[in-house]
Amino acid sequence: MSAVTQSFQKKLDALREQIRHHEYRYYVLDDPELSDAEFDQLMNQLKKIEAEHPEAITPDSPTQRVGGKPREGFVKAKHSSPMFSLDNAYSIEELRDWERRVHELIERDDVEYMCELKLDGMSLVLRYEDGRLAQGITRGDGNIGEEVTSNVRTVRAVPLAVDAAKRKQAGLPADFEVRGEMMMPLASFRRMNEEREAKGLATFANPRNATAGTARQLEPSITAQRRLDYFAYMLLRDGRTIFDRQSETMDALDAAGFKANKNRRLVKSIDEVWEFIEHWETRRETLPYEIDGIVVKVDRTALQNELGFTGKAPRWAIAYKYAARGGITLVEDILVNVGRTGKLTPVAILKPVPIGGTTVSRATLHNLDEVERLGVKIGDWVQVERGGDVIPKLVGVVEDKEHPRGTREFHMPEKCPVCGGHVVRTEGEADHRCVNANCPAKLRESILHFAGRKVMNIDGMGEALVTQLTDRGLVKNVADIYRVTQEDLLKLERMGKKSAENVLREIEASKKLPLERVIFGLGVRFVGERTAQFLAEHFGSLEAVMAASAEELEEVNEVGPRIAESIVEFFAEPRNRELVEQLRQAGLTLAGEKKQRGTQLAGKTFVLTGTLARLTRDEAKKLIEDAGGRVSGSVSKKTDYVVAGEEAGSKLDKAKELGVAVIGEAELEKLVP
Ligand code: 1X8
Repeated sequence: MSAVTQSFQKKLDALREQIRHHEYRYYVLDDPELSDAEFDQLMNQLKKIEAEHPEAITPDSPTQRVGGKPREGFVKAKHSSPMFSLDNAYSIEELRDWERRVHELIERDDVEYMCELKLDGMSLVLRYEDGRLAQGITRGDGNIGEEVTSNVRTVRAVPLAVDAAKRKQAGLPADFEVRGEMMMPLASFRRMNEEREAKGLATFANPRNATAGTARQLEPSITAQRRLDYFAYMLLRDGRTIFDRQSETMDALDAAGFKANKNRRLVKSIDEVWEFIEHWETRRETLPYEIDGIVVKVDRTALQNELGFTGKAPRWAIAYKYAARGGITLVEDILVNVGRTGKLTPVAILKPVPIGGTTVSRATLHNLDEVERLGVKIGDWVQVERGGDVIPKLVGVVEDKEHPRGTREFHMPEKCPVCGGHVVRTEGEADHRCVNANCPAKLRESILHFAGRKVMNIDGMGEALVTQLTDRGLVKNVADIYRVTQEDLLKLERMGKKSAENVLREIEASKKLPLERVIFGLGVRFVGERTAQFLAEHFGSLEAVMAASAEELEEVNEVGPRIAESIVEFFAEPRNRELVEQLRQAGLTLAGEKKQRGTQLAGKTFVLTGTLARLTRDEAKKLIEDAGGRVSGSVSKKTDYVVAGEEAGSKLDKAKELGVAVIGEAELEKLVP
């Protein structure tokens, strides 16, 4: 290596190490030293260097977390030693029974226990080879799991590499295995469900399901958006525990840069275990993630080995499970709520019952399929639980002597309960919808959406005000909001001069909000916050979005045929076009900055096929579009270039057949200097 490249490599290594350090401070220690902007600056610096010197990219570079390619499925992988499950205990007596068995088997009673939080996610194995993350494997059946490495790499709390110095400090060999729990923090979970809800997609019932769904995502860039976290609690070499004590394992994990949960305690008796359990019973509400119990482990590895296993579970550990935050109550009625999209949602009206600090009096039943799955009838007693979602869930019907079954069956109404309009259920869909475009419930919900914090952010325009405005016919569509006068407002209940002025000022201020908010506010089905942003950037004006064909819409980042069709359908409706016109007259921001594009590829059409080595499909698309080119989904005579990666399929054959130029990733990058 020449002196120049040596010094270049040194600089690059130092930059990467610096970024790894700050990722560790942020994602593992939760104690950042840099602002987000400062961190981004470092990352951009590295990305720039790597773009100029692609040969210098290594798989453990911090830029390589989302380098993964979409997958067809997952490959199976055998575990180095079985992944065990834990026996459960539900009371202090059961814990004492367990302790007695431990004492008897090892013939001593001076046992130390490690108490750790039982995280509600999914078990995940990380295999490191020569200090680098080589594989991430799900639990599977305990013997054979699935390899989800490219998804695991997107989890920032998982180090892509543990360098020799850190390994030495922690006492780790070059090849080792970490076991732990991957989970979704509550904030990510709530945000994801909100976004899904806004897009009309099914929401996840709890963070655990969301984690499992995300880990098995075939598209790593989606996993990356969903912010998972990982806590480590085991360290193995050749399937065997490395350290003499569990407490040492946890310290070694900390030293090696993994996230070992710091809410742990080494204790000398079951009484102290119980103290720990009680301590976390109340405090678990304050954690940013869900736990469902406490894991108690015999601390010394030698004693663990002596105790061994019963079938699947170790004798040296036990999981104390907290009671679910739930209760039993009566279903007094099942009503139907009509949402912004006209969706009819059955809602169970419950005899009020206190659960986890609040009183629960209703629970969503989602749709008719769910009502049928649960088999719930009016008059039934049901088990209600509050998960991480805050919204209570009806988990099942209770039936015993004290709780006889109800008799009144629920039927989905054939007419909308609000407007009497037709209710339809589209073939293959779970939802029933009111098809009356003028349904007041749709109107009310669509106004609430439009005025909401994430949309036009009109403070003061909540349920009470919107209900009055729509009931009195003062607001018949979102544009009417901008025609409301002080006189109108003063006629309403609980509305003084001061509040009226405030609301009007808020309405006025909302006109200045950017184009993407207006697009999101229109309530086009499947167009969430993020899609609205992409549409605004791509088209630069609402007019251009309205004029776009489905094909042109599909050129936008993350817009597929289903979303494109929904947008076209929305703007084909004359009433919706008229609405946009009214918003324009009201003075809303209907144009924005079209993202500045280059002209190098102006007029050129590209088709992407196969898996590119460095760029994801979205990145390649962005590269082409930012340079003024367009990306199409199918090859025709009009195609200028087909960019082919590995395992390119029929599109490549088609290109050859039509004589279209086929280029690789490197050539694409040369076209856009
Ligand atoms: C499962 C879990 C364990 C721990 C935390 N959360 C879990 N979900 C821990 O040991 N700290 S251990 C475990 C298992 O062995 N099945």
